[in-house]
Amino acid sequence: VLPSGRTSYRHLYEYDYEIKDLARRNPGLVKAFTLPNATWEGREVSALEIATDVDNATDGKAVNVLMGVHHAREWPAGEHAIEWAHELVKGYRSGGEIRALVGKTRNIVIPIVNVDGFSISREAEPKGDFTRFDYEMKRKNCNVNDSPEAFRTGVCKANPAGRQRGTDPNRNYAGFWGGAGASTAWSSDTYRGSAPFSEPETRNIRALVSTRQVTNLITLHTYSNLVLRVPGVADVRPPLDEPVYKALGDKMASRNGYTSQPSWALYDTTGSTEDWSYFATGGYGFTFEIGTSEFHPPYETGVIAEYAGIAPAPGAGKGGNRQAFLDMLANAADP
Ligand code: 0X9
Ligand code: ZN
Repeated sequence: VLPSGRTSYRHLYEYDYEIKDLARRNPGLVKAFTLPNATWEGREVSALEIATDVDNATDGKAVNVLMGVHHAREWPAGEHAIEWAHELVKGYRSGGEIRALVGKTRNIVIPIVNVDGFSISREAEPKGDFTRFDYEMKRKNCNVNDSPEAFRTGVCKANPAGRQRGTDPNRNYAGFWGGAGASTAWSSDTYRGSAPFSEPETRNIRALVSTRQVTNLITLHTYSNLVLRVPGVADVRPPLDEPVYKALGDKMASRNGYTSQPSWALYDTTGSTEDWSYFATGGYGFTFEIGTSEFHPPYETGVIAEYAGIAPAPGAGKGGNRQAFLDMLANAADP
C-alpha cells in the first residue's frame, strides 16, 4: 500500500542508498544532496529535492519541506518522509493532481535529521536486555562534549553513559531557547545544548531554511496523533496569522484524524524546530506526532496504516498522512 511497497523499517544505509537511487532513476526531477554539516560522528545527512527541472533552483518557486527523526527512536518519522518522496515521484510520473502541485513547487525531504542517534537506535542488538533498551530508546544526538570528562571519549554508542549523552535537537533551535521546557542538564532527554544551534543537526536545518524560500514545513515525530503549531510555550502570544495557521493545521488533522492544537497545550517546549523557523521566517511550520502509543510500533500500524489512512489509524477512511501532506503541498503551491 505504501508508494515504495516497503513492509519493514529501513536501516540508515537503506535511506542513503534509496535517496541516491531515486535521483539516479529520475534525472531532472529528483536531486540528492547532503546538508552542509557532518554530524559529531562524521556522518553526512542525506536529502532529496523534487521539482520540475530540479537543477534550475532559480525559478522562484516556494519550497515545501518534510523532515523526520530529530529523535532517534522515532523510526516512523523517517518512513513517512521517504514514502512522501516516493509519492511525489510516482504521482509526478502518472500525471494528475500531484504532477500539477509538484510543477508549482520545490519539495525537499530529509528523512533522518539525527543520523547518529538513529543509527544507534536502529542497530541496537536484539537481546532484550537493559543495554538494548537503553540504546534502542535513545532520543538525542551524539554530542559527547557537554558530559563529564569520564564520558567524553569513545564513540557515542560504546561509551558507558549510554543514551544519556547528547543534545536534544528539538530543544537546540534559537526559538525561545533558554525558556521553559528544556533542560540545562547534559544527561536529560531534553538537554538544550550549550547554545542555540550548538549542534550540526540544527545548523543543517537552519542553513536550509535561511537560504531557501521555505513557506511550508512539517517536522515528523512520534507519538500521540497530534498536529502541532506554534507557539511552544504558553507565555508567548499566538502569531498574528493564527486563524490561517490554525485553519491549515485543522485541515490536515481532518485527514489524519489527529488533534490540531498549539504545542504549548501539550507541554511547554523551547528551542523546537518550528518555534524558530516560523518566528524567524514567517513560513508555516508544524510538528506531526505520528502514532497512538509507541515510538516505533509494528510497521503495519505505525507506518502503513498511518500513512495511507487505514484502520486502526485515526485517519482511516480520511486519507491519512498522505492526504495531510498533500494539503500542505497544495498550500505551498498557492502561497
Ligand atoms: O518533546 C518534543 O520534542 C516533542 N514530542 S516527542 O515525544 N516527539 O519528543 C513535542 C514537541 C512539541 N513542541 C513544539 N513542537 N514546539
Ligand atoms: Zn520527537
